[in-house]
Formats: sequence, structure tokens, C-alpha cells
Amino acid sequence: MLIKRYSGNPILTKEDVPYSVSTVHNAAVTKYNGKYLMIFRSHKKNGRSILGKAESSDGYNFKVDTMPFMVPSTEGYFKDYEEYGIEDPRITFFDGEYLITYSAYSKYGVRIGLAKTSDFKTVTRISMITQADHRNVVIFPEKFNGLYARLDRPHSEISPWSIWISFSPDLKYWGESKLLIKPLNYHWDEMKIGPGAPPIKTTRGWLIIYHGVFSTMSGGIYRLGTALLDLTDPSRVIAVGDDWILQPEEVFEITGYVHNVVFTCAAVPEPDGSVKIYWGGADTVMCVGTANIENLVDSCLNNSRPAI
Ligand code: BMA
Repeated sequence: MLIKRYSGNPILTKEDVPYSVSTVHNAAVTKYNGKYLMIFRSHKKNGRSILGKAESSDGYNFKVDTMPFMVPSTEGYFKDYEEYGIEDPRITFFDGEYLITYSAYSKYGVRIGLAKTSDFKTVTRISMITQADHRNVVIFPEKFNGLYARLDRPHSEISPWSIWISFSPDLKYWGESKLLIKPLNYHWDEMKIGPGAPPIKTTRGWLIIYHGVFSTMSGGIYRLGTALLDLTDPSRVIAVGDDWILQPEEVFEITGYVHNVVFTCAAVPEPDGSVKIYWGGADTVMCVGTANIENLVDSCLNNSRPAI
């Protein structure tokens, strides 16, 4: 088994939140000031989402702030595009700042917002960095040829829910987009795929943990898989693992707000070569597990499926 589930899962539930929410899931996690900092998504009881903050000294036991960290904007440009809620944050540490991407829902569709913070007390919105029908943007922690890079997931009828890469000189304006990985027919990820955790640098390439969905008669099943991108040119796919690395198995992954979901927005590499992978269980609770990074890379390289 590549991922060892933490025996104390779920690590965070709505009972741990001091304000009224009905779920705690799809969280970003990063290290900040020697601690683990988590920004998690919660459904409010009107069905729309907000982001909360929790802190931990060991990555397993989290304490939630008394107030939400980010709620839909009530002013200016952002207000129109966040009206239906903000979801699924991802954090990348870059040049002393934490870049936070999140899905912004409104009557205009789903777009990706970019915000930043350096202290997790105040947060500044920078820009909406996609048009509608994009989700799951993860920013690389390094530049390539002077450009920021991100993985994203536009959706269209001809090329549904696939993983692309885009580049930017300033984090606001993105281009040079290229399709990297498509869902594969009659495969665990055949319906849709999307970037999960921000890319992890390894000696053999950028390790990508992504989600894939298989449609069944009782709804979709969300699982996690791996891919490896070239270290100096991440628009080159080295491999996409054939097998999933995690699927819903615990009761709190199988049933909940949305049944049969494991969905990741965060993986925190540790100095000992392990990685803590965080995932939302059934869109209801937060879970964590550990894996060895080299083992994930080996499994991706040794048993691959075509990228496109
Ligand atoms: C996706 C997103 C995720 C969610 C998943 C399963 O489309 O909405 O936030 O975890 O569906 O419901």
C-alpha cells in the first residue's frame, strides 16, 4: 500500500469548528513558522462554501480559529464572481509569500481566484486568473525561464476536464497553455481529472498528485493518482501512473455530503523523504495519510498509462 492512512482519521470535522458549518474538507496545508497551517473549505448551511483556518504542531492535531479565514467578497470586482461561494484552496510558498488559489463560484460559472498572505492574518486578493469553467489551479513553487507556471483544468465539450499547464510573467496574465494529461477511456479516471496538490519537486521530476473520476450507476467515484513532469520543462510529461494510489475505503470516505470521494488539495513533503497527503473524505471531513515520495515516483514510472 503506497499511502498509509493515519489511524486517527478523520483529523478534522464540523464538530471542531467553533462557528456553524456542515462540512470540513478539501483543505490546503503548508508549513508556516514551524507549524502546519491548514485552510479548509466548509459548506455553510445555505450550501455555499467559505474557507476556515486551523493550526497544528504535528500535522495531525489541528485547532480551528474562532472566525472564518476567507468568505466571499462583498465588494468590487470580486463580489460578482464569488457570490455562490469560495472553494478548494491550494497554497504555494513563493519568495516569502503564500499564494492561495481558490475556486470562485457565481452565476457566471466557476473561475479561479488568486490571493496572497505572508502572515495568515490578513489576505489580499490579487486577481481572477481564469475565465469560467476552470478549476483546480496549482502553482509551481519555482519559475521556469523566468515565468511562473501552473497546472489548471479547463473544461470543454471537445476536451473535457483535462490537465493543462500555463505560464505567466506576473501571476496575473497567463498563457502559453498546453494540454498535458487527458482522462483515459475505461480507466479509473475516465470521466474527469484535475490537479490535486501543488507539484512536489523530486530528483526525478515534479510529482503530481491528481484526482480522477469514474462514473458508475451509483454516481462518480473520486480517486487519487500520480504523474511525473520534467524538472526543467514541466510541460513535458514523463509518466502518468496507471493505478490509483487512494480510493474511498473508510466509512467517512464512502458516505457523506457527496458519497465516494477522496479529494486532495495538499501534500506536505517532510525532510525524511515522506509526504503527508491531506484529503477530504466524502466532502465532509479531513483526512491525512503518509507515503514515501520515492515509492510514489517508482510506482508512477514502473506502471504508466498514456498521458493523452
Ligand atoms: C468537484 C468539486 C470538489 C468536490 C468534488 C466531489 O467537482 O466540487 O470540490 O470535492 O466535486 O464532490
